[in-house]
Amino acid sequence: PRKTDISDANFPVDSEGRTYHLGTRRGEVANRILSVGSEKRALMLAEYLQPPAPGRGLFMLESSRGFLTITGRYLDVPLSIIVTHMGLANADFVVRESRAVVDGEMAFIRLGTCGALQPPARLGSLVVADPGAILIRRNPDAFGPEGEALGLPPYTFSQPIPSDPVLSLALQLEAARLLGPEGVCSGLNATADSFYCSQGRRTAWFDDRNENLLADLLTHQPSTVTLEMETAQLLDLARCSRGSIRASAGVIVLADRQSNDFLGAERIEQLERLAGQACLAALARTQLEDAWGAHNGSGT
Ligand code: R1P
Repeated sequence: PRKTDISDANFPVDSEGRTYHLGTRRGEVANRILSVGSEKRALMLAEYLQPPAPGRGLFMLESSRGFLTITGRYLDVPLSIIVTHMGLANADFVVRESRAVVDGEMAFIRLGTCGALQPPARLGSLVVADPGAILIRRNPDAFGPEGEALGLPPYTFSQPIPSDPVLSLALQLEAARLLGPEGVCSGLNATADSFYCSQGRRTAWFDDRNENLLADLLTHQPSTVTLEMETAQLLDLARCSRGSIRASAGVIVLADRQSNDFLGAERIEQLERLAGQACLAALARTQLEDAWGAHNGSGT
């Protein structure tokens, strides 16, 4: 384990210039990044990468916090796969800490899994977050002493946050090539701040007041097709990146929230491989402005 001192409480880096949670430094991360939820998915997709330089292996670094970064090339273009784990905060770490150690314009694609709310999303399809994603948040004030009296809503829904149209289209075209046109569709995603309460899952252990959440969501945004936990954070950061980040996401439907069907493990892996190659190809083939210049928003 590394034991180097951390400096800069505003944006912590160690004496080697490594970020605090991902542990990577300049030169180790490419400006094209595939963000995935699990180490298993990352290692599986790393099988499709070539080494960053002839005669070398893939660059691999797992931080003390479990963020694995793998850097190599795809279609001869430098590219990193990063294990993002789950949820808004982890997506935030991956985007902000990678941005801090990379020069030039960046592109992020998230490949994840999701629940489907309605067609065209269906079990086994890849749904590209185009036009984008909304954010569903639990509102703790609604559960406090005055919450009910004030009539505060237990969950809030943001307006749609756009994905990058160029990257989204590239992903749809590559996915149609690999999965067949019927295997891919696009639609508005909803990102929730919990797997359970803010996705309308019910349990007797907690007072979640989410019986009407999915119906309310569809009233708020009738075109919402998928539910997961990271995309809106990625799109929000890209939108606020002062033009330095393009982002999109594709999510494999593994649960149907209407019928309660769940996809089999073998089929999930097949789809992860095909959709993963589509993401890698979309990233590699998307033109980026590599001479964008040093990012000036962080402490590095
Ligand atoms: C929950 O089981 C996790 O699965 C989905 C959700 O967004 C959440 O991260 O995506 P991943 O398969 O990418 O992790």
